[in-house]
Amino acid sequence: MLSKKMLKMLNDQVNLEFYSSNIYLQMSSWCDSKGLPGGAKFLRHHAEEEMMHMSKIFDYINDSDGMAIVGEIKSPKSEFQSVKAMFIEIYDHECYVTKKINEIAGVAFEEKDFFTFNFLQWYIAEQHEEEALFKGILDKFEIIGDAKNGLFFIDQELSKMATAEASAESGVE
Ligand code: OFO
Repeated sequence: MLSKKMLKMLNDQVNLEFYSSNIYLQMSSWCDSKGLPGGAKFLRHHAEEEMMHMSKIFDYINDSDGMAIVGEIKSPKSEFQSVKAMFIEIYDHECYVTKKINEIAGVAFEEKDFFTFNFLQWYIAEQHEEEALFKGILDKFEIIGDAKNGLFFIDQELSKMATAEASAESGVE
């Protein structure tokens, strides 16, 4: 049974994961409009991952005798100064998501709600991966630069990364 406080925090996280998905979906559209198919594919895939993150919490709430609530979700931003600036925003957003997950895990621990604490371990590991993933992309911008040629190369890399992630998820090498 979830405490009132925990139910609220988990429902807020459902909302945040939905919002994250919309952020990446919108960014994928922006990439498409700028002639960056690799970035569009990578971010579209990431938007789907965020929906999976949302669904797992949604189901966990309902399986824990709570009721998942779909709240109001604000529109994501649709214009960016540059691809690099967009990826800096993504990295900052993921650090914010990590902070929220850590806060929920902290409350679960304080409340001795070890079902939820255990459930959140997957998100803690996932956030570690996501921060590393986006930090790695920012490192590429530092090395390659985001002038035209560099951008072309980074776009190709993003396309390969999206294909590799999709293959890993489907168990295909
Ligand atoms: Fe990108 O993060 Fe969800 O949890």
